[in-house]
Amino acid sequence: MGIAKSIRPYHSPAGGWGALKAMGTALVEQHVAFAGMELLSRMNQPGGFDCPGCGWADPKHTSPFEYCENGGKAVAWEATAKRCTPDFFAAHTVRELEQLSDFELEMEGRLTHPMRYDSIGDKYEPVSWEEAFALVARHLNALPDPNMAEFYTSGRASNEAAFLYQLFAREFGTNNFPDCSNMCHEATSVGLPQSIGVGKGTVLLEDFEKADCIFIFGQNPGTNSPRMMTDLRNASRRGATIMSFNPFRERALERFQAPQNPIEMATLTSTPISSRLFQVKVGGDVAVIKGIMKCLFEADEEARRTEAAPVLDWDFIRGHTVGIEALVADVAATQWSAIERKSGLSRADLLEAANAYRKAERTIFVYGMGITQHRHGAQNVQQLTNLALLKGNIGREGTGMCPVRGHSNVQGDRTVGITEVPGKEFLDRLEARFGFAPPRAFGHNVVTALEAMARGESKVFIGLGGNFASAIPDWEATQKAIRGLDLTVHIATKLNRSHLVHGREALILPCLGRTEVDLQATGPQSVTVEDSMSMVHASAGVRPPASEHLRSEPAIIAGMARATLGAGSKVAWEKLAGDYALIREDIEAVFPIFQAYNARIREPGGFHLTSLARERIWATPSGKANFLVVEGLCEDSSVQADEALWITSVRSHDQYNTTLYSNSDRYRGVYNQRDVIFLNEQEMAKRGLKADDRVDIFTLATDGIERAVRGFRVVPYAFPDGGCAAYYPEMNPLVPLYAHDPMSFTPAYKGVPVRLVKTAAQGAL
Ligand SMILES: Nc1nc2c(c(=O)[nH]1)N[C@H]1C(S)=C(S)[C@@H](COP(=O)(O)OP(=O)(O)OC[C@H]3O[C@@H](n4cnc5c(=O)[nH]c(N)nc54)[C@H](O)[C@@H]3O)O[C@H]1N2
Ligand SMILES: Nc1nc2c(c(=O)[nH]1)N[C@H]1C(S)=C(S)[C@@H](COP(=O)(O)OP(=O)(O)OC[C@H]3O[C@@H](n4cnc5c(=O)[nH]c(N)nc54)[C@H](O)[C@@H]3O)O[C@H]1N2
Ligand SMILES: [Mo]
Repeated sequence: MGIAKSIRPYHSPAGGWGALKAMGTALVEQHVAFAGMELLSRMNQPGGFDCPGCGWADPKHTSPFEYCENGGKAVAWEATAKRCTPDFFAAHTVRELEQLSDFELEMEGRLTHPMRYDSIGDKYEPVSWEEAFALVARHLNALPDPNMAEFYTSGRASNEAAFLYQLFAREFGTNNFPDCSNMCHEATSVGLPQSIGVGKGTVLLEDFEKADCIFIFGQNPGTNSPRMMTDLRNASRRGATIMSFNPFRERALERFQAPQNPIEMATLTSTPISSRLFQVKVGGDVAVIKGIMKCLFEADEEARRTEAAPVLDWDFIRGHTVGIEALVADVAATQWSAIERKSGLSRADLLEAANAYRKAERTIFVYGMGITQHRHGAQNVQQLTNLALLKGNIGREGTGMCPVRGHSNVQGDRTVGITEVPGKEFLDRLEARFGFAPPRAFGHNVVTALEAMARGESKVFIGLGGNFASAIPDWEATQKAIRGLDLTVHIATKLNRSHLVHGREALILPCLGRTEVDLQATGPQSVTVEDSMSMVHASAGVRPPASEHLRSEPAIIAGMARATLGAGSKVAWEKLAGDYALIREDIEAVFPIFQAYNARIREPGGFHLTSLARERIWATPSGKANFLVVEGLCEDSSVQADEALWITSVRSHDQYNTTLYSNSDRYRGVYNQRDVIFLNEQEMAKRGLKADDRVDIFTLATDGIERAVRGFRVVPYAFPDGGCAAYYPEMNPLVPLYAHDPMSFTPAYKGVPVRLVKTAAQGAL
């Protein structure tokens, strides 16, 4: 693979030979080519392990190839032959390590020993597990108030690890659970229950086989959930209509060549995916949805006048919902000119989308970060739900809401108690099961945790996985706040930025990955995870651990808990860490939805956690599904519209969140660089910019603080007016902490107003 930086449009379909080649390259680069292929054959199979990549569901009847290019990369990254040992840490001060890129840090390979930061030498040094646990205990027990500690979770943690973690923090005395989902699908968790009574998707994989229409808003399946491409491809071949709304013409939304299909591979043919791909403006989704609803209401009115069949499902609306009158009034008051301006789409486009929806009998609404990561993320979700409810597209075969979750177990972590706003029933059951009084006051989410750190009120941060310091917004202020903490602890598999942006004292605690055998007192253990479709199934690693010093996540949590809570703890930590079936018994006792947990995880494909909305039981205060109104089109009046460009941040095809597999992004035609900004030629011309110019990007902030990233290469791209895009996490310094959804606290990673200034010294490309 060359290292020359280039921009070259990619003309092939998504998937295909390009995908197989890329996966092979990842395995070879990590020196695990042979073992890697063997490993992949055990992934997502009965008795094997769950892919550590995305949260897309596994089919019940698996083929030997239940993996995708990016799942293959995720496995290669974890199963790498490279090791980041105490010798490596001895050779570099932390200030030196800070000079390495995120890519270089993770390329050092798997962490092998628990390490403790030594401030005198500015180096991480090996520490014994017991000393590490004692240090955690000392800091936690020194806090005058347990709410001065933050317990962060990244969504790869298993149900068993997550349950033990919340148990530890709650017995210690806090509900401070900032969680990666606070930056991800929190808008779903908060927005959806107000609409339909549940905060999760309502579809199962088999619904994709029955839908005749699929709407995809702000999600990039070819990169972030490639196994979904099989379902989209099958739907397309069956003749289902797929309507996509995305500022980018993402290749996989256009056409896909299935690597598992010998004919497409041999003949180099592909399947078109979207019937239409509408390039919506950044932040224009509410305008799109209101436009479609306006067409539907007009058509329904016309049908009434002419006594034709109604367009909307009035039986469902009357029997199952409340609030339609207010919605009709709101949409009627919204002008077409405003809808067209804000969405960037014409009335004819929206009519076409509305007609496709109108004709369809069964529609699924798929969405991702393009919907949730906005200042009105939860309201975006609710408007999309309105659209589904208008035609009774929830709780019926082949229909439903399909938020595509991120991390492979982010949904499960929530289900088993990782939440800063726990319900009374859950806490009562926890108390009854364990006999300690859990704290009742709500705790911190990511945004409020960062605010508390900045005020000096939080002192200890513990991270169960993830790369908190990189994933969060507003780096200058927020990373400074983290550096002010007394102790930072990271349970991790690979070295990352968060280990370098540390508190006065710091620990790196290396853990087993999902591909590895987890041997405890009672023998090898399996863990369980829940996918995007609420299917729970077991996962058991098959490889020997990367180092003999690694411990499992449950064992590390139990170690910290035992040391911190001492003999007075009501929980038998060692026993639980020795036999995960006992943890599952506790989960079942606290969450009755997990009835017969240990027996049911043996079912092939796992078992489904019932979703009430799927049964058309609406767990809302009204007992009905609610049509909800958002005023206007979510305009931000705080900025001058003519100067502002709205920047959105996206994942490249070669990254898993903050983990980079390479610096290229094949489908968008970007090679060996990430400091690029995509915008269209009109927006370039307006600013006197030409291709390959370098620009500094400044946030149009309302708090007077300068936020900038510098020297980004201008890449002309077919992108809607008024917006631009760059990569996550490089954009994070630009996202002010205040720029979050007030309902869900999701940071507005997909919509920050910026201005561009040509970089003074134009460096070489
Ligand atoms: N390989 C791989 N898989 C992953 C991940 C990964 O990084 N790599 N991350 C995992 C995680 S944690 C998550 S949350 C998911 C993320 O998966 P996605 O939700 O697909 O994430 P993104 O790439 O951030 O953005 C999604 C899409 O939103 C579009 N978009 C941006 N702004 C807007 C807007 O205003 N409106 C609309 N309609 N669209 C917009 C972007 O062009 C992009 O195509 O994937 C998970 N799976
Ligand atoms: N600008 C911008 N910012 C964003 C987003 C965006 O779209 N744009 N997306 C947001 C989203 S959706 C999310 S989910 C967050 C992601 O935030 P996080 O979940 O915090 O970040 P990751 O990059 O997924 O974490 C990667 C690290 O996890 C560790 N790890 C990997 N596997 C394991 C394991 O099995 N166990 C343990 N203990 N550790 C492991 C490794 O050390 C690795 O370095 O970022 C958010 N930030
Ligand atoms: Mo995510």
